[in-house]
Amino acid sequence: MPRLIIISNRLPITIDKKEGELMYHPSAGGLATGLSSLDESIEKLWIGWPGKAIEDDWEQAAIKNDLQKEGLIPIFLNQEDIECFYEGFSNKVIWPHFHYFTQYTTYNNTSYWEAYKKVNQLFEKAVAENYQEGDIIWVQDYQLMLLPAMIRKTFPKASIGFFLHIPFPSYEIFRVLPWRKQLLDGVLGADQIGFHTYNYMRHFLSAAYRISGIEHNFGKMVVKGRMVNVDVFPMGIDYWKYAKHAVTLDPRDEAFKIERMARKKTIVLSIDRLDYTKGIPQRIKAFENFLETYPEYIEKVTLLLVVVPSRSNVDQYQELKAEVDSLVGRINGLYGSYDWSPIQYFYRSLPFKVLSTLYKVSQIAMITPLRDGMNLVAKEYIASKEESEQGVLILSEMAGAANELTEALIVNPHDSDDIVETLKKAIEMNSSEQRWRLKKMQDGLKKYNVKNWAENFIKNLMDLTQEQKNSEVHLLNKETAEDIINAYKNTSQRLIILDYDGTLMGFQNDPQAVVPDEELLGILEELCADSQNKVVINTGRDKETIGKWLGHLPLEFAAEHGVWTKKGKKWVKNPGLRNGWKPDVESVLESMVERTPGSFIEHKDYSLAWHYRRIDKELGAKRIREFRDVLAYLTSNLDLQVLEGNKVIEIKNAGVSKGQATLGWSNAKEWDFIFAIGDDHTDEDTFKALPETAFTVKVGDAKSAARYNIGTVEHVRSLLKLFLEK
Ligand code: GDG
Repeated sequence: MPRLIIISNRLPITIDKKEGELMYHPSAGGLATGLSSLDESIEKLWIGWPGKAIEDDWEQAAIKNDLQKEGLIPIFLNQEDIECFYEGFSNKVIWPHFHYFTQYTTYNNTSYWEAYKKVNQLFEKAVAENYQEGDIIWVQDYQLMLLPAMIRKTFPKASIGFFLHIPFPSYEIFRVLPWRKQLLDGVLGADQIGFHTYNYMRHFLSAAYRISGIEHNFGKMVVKGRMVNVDVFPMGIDYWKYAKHAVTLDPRDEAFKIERMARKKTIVLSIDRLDYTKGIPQRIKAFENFLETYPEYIEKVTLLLVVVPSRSNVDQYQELKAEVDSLVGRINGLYGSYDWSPIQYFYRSLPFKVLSTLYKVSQIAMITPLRDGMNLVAKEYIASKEESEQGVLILSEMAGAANELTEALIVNPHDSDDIVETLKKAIEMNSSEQRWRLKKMQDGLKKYNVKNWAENFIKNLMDLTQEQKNSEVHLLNKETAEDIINAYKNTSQRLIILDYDGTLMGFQNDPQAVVPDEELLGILEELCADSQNKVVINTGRDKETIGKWLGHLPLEFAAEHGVWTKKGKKWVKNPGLRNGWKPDVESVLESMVERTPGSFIEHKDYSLAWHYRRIDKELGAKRIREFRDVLAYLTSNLDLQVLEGNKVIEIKNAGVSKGQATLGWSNAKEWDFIFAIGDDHTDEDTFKALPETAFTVKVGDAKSAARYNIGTVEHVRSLLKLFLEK
């Protein structure tokens, strides 16, 4: 059974020291609950910071020893790490930036960045000390974005997952960060990358494409020859922990008093960590606006404002605290009476019993973050209404949870009037409407609870690891490459068919920049020098260009996807080609160019190609969709075919292809060795035209009719060089 190594900034415990004695308290956050409910047979290790700066060696050793028994591995951070890594890069750079608070992002502190790298490396070291082959590694959240790639470097075959608990911002925001590439590459070290919502996933994929040029197919991408899956895993809660029946309250309990108050007033609950992302001042002001607009609710509705202290060493949090204090003071002074305060304000963390009672007794919960990865409080509130079947949730559309809790009353947290009207609607909502809305949301939360969330993520990661293994079978490895080389060495009638762009030369933005380099010319020259080889370049390029570049070598050619062939001195045209269709198609393509700056038409003798390699991929795809219908109409009348290549579509006579050209060589005589290699859709025709015994190789990891896949142009050249080794 594989072990699961969880890595998060914080361990699920806090350490206390009383009279010199170390005390450990479990802190049961959502993650800890989800993981503890996982299959018991999976052994778990958890690596993280215990939450206190402990610099004494003896004390560190004692803690390490105590925690080891629980499967916890502490990472010790010193005061400087805490200031620069945790409060600095994590909470003054990534946190504000990813929540769209760019005005709070610190861009110019290199010691923050250095500390972030250093601490991620500390975590990597702990992984390296504990990792065993077959373990599953699951890295959590924004404090450890460099870690997946660091682990990958040490353990290239490890199965690594990464989950981001906060939003991933749109590319336009993400690109502003000076460390965008490093953070992106760090995360791309993982095999599976998870987000709470499809929007965050979409933003990440767009950043990966625009910053690192990595394309995806329904979230699957290939990173340095490794299959990576990007997907959505919305985090759930421990439903029944909140849904179970009410606890008995002692009259001395704070919760008891709140419960009594709720019998007389409508309670509107607000709970968050003190954080500028949570929209606390905006919410308080909207409540004031409500009292002003609907004074009939004065003394009838109370805002119960729970603010949990958080990150109090960061400036903005101190300023926010002062702002909240002053707003509450002002509104209570303005509207309060001797026996009623419009806002009951608690600035502290509440014990679970009190929290759970608040959820149960509040008629309304108003959760209006300006940005929030998910927001579990909203889900916990809904679960707590299992028994009473009464309660209304007002939820910000900017919280990830709004994607699932669609029966909540959804508001724009910046729109005070929207909140006021929604609050009125919530107060006046009848019981049956409350019941059906709650029921719908509860059904969803029961099904997709935190246990399913963790199980799903891990199961998907394990399936992916298996898929990677299966696809490796086709990847040309040492043994299969040796088979091909041995076959080459033991034969004397050899046909070698080579595609050009993307196979022998890397793919370039400028098509004219793909002139063959010295190394390639050397390889081709040597291959041709062996009289037992027939070497064919089978390309989509026009005959003039390919002739100019390689015509001086004793190669044979098929150009323009089989329109022209050259076996001796002269180019020969494929019989039966016509050109009468060109003006019609050309006018369609011209209008595409007009509307899509950066794209261009390539005029070939018997075909037309529309290239969009310089424009945005999505825009190119949209244009192709728009024009496919028109082209389909034209091509069906004129017996043409449309070939989709890599960022190019080509229109030409039907029945002319690289495959057809290939047959011209493969049928010409009895070869005892046939080898063909290519990288795009049009090369599939070549692979399909050849007998099963041929060695066919596809460049890249896409599915193919070829027998093998090979990584990159560099790998292709290395393989060809091995042919030539004596
Ligand atoms: C981050 C993302 C994402 C709150 N007050 C008390 C208390 N809590 C508990 C709640 C809840 C948790 O803290 C808060 O979770 P949230 O999801 O609401 O918010 P963040 O702390 O910002 O969490 C967020 C989350 O990660 C998970 O991926 O949803 O978007 O920002 O469970 O119950 N618990 C107790 N006393 C309190 O006073 N005992």
